[in-house]
Amino acid sequence: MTNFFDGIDPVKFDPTSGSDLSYRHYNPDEIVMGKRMEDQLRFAVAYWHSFAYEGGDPFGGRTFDRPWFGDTMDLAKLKADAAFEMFAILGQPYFCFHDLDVRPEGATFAESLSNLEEIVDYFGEKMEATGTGLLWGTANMFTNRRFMSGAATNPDPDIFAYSAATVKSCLDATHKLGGQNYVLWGGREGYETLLNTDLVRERQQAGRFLQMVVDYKHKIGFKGTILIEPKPQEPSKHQYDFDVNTVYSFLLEFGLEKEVKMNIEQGHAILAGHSFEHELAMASAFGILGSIDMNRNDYQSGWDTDQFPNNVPEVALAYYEILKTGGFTTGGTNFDSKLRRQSLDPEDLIAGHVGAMDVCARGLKAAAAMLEDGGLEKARNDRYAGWDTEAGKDMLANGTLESISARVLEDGINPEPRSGRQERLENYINQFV
Ligand code: XLS
Ligand code: NI
Ligand code: NI
Repeated sequence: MTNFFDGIDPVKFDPTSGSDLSYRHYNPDEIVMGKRMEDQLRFAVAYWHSFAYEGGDPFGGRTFDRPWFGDTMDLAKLKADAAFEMFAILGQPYFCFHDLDVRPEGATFAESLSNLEEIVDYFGEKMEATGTGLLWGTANMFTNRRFMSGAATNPDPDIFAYSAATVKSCLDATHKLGGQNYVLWGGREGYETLLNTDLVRERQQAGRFLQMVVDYKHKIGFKGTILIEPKPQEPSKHQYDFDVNTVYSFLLEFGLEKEVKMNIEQGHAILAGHSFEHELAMASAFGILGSIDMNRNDYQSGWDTDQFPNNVPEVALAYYEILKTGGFTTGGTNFDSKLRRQSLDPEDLIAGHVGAMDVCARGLKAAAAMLEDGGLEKARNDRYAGWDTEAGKDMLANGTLESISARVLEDGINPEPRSGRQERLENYINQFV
């Protein structure tokens, strides 16, 4: 037991409470589209933002004062104690972590590995005692200076080797803890300048690396999903996993499109010049929608600010895409969200998650209501109805430019444009959000 969250009670669903430390919309047992809300949303706490982030920004260092900051195994365990206390206060069913979030870095790879294994056992006991699950594990291959020029895409084969050993250790840890997914986010798999970069080699290295990860997953019998998290830039000037569409073509090239899915983050979609729902719809179209990192970007600064979500209409459109595919299977809603650096108190950490979970619950309920009403799908089907006629189908299946041209002349085809009805659809959405 730590005393970090002393005086903060478990957060309950109580719409009448005046407190910002109770849920007004997130009711885990409420049924939404045939499933408990908790099982639809599958919330997870991001260990790094809540317990490892010190409040720094590019112009200033630590603002938070946490009793577990430091580099010893004892402090790593104290951090784990506080983390599991917070999962229990929030009633969050899952968490996610990188190796670097949870264990001190050793002087050698072997020492780092044994630190990780010790913490994994510690987590294992706590997970068993509390029923908390692991949504996904991952390797941090972007903070340490060894990774400054990339991990799998590094010009130095020894870094590739170090990265392979690192991912093996994190996949082993995730497997041992019953993780539902394993994530690869390649923050430094990209370049700072093309002047020193061999794009062709780096793409080959990345492809081969991912094939090894997939092979190893099958070898150890890991049943979870391997997920890639796209992002266009930051910290690299250009990141290879730019967006969903880019990653899909990479998966096709390396024969991995049936093996790997996407972990899509709101802020990364915005950095790529897309909306969140665009990235989700794209992944769903390719059959590779896996999981989401829920947060929000600052729309002015152009940084990946990882704020807690607070925009219900936007979140509703995101869950609409997810529910339309039938909802999450191994995936879930990971709060890749952190406090602002002036939010110093333990209560801020709880309130950030409570508000975000309520926003997601509202978004989910609105999305379910829209799907059940069917208005959007009906409007979309009407818009494309011509393609379901015999003539429409035949043209796509058997048409040539000559045969089509002949038909245009014979039938005197002279199309009248029809309204796209965007404003009416926007008004429709506003009835639900
Ligand atoms: C950073 C990413 C990172 C991944 C996990 O921008 O969002 O937090 O989710 O490595
Ligand atoms: Ni991010
Ligand atoms: Ni993320």
